[in-house]
Amino acid sequence: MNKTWWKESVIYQIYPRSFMDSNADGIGDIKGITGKLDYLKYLGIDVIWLSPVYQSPNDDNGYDISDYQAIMTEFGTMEDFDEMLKVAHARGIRIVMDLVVNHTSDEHKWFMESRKSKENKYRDYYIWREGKSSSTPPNNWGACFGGSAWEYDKQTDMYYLHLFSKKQPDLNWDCPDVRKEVFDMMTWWCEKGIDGFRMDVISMISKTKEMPDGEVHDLYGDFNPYCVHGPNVHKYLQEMNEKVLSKYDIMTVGETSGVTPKQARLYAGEDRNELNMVFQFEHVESDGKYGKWTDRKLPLKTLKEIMSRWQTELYGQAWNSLFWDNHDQPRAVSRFGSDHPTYRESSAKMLATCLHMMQGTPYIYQGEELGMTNYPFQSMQDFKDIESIHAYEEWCKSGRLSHDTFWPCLTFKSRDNARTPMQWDDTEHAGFTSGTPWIAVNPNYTQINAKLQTHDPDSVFHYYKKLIALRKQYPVIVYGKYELLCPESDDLFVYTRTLEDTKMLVVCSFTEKNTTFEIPEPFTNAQCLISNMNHSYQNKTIQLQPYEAFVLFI
Ligand code: TEU
Ligand code: CA
Repeated sequence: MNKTWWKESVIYQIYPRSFMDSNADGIGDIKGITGKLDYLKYLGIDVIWLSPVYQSPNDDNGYDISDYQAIMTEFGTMEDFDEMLKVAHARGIRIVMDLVVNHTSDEHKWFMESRKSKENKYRDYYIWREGKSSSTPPNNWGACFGGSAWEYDKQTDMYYLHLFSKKQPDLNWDCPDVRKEVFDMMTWWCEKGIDGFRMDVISMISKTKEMPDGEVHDLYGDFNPYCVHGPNVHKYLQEMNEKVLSKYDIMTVGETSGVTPKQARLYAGEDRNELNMVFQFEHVESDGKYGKWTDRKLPLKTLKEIMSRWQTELYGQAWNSLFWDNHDQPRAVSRFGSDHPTYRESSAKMLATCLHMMQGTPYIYQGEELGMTNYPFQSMQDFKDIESIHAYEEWCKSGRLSHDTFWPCLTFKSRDNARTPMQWDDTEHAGFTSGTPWIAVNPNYTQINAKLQTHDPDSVFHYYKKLIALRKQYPVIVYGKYELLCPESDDLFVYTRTLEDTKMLVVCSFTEKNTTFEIPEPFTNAQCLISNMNHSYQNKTIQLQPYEAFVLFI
């Protein structure tokens, strides 16, 4: 397997709006990021995945882009961006941009032109269809943020497709001019010296020509078979690779919700000339009760089965992306561990051990390195995210579910859990802003913040720092073969990694109970690389504390 920098890196995701505000307007910005690069260098990460910073009306917080080659006014200027890139590179940190090209904002000039007339030269940049009638959309597909996936446009008496919000019209990738515009824009960013792209819903860019009604699951028909992993998706990605990606020493990761390992090998196979890796979502999309909405935890055995299948089915053929959370997911410690004060720190460290010792490139979402938790939402006024606000309307206001039934599911899974401001210190607003934050800071910031933890060698922060350092020292962590042990256990996630004559045993307790574990041969008397309890692991039988995790190496 060929060695590359992106296989050996740890990637840190920044959601700029909530990371650090430098000008007291309550909104994170690029200068704020630049001021925190030393913190990230100290943590030891190698690459930053920057959520979108391009010009946007912020209907979906930057995932609705109105100018791909301008910086969002609230985030600063292109000079600020150039300075951040220079300072990051000076610290050996690479910057990967978020490429959102399945759709633009409806305020992008291409769409403003396209909607003007059927003859406009930009008409074919988007997906326009006649309705079944002036009040009935072309088909029954539903949008991810609620409602129909079609919006009627009076100007030309037609509907346009938007798989997300109606202010996010889908681009028509079958139009060669669209592909050329996108590839030119990507080249422009690569010439500036950025180090790669995270590609937003890239598996959706090719739609089938025919757009029949989808199977109705709840309110609307499902667009999935017609808009995900479509007929030309690999052709377009191979064209992108040939015209842009192959010309630079960059990394690419595709966001491919619903992907299987077999499909992932097509997007990210070493010999496919498409992408370097993809995000799979099985472990974060298998717990739903009402669509994605749920208040239940994924059973550990299910989690182990999913993660192990991806470890074994990609091994030697494609590369895993490893994550517990991101800007669309609830906080990892609240979802997969325990945010109860007794267990929060140990379970956060356990989760970090479980993920970072697996095969693949690990992603840390801002604040995950502190063990930041879900937010205690009290009312709908606390929510800012279009997806959460629309979900409440669609599931509750519609009368389909009672507030008491839906509320625990909304508060557990809302994307806003991940979007509360980064907790830097115990001053007002957690040191995120000296203004009024655009979204409330989690009140637990006085106990959970970077200042406390960078000064505490036993903190979650320092535990992540140690894990990142181990990755640099032990090639088995990056390139070793994975094998699950104790598949039947409901409490323990145990696996080994093997590379030539070196072996590693990873033991993670996912329970609040005390448990016992028999150290298997050949790990008796092995060296302990890291543990969140600093116990001795020399005996054969180990009494594990709640959420105890350790790694043995021979
Ligand atoms: O997310 C794609 C996506 O599928 C989301 O609907 C996500 O899975 C869901 O919100 C989980 O609850 C990408 C971006 O990551 C997301 O922030 C954007 O809202 C979306 O695309 C549209 O650009
Ligand atoms: Ca600001």
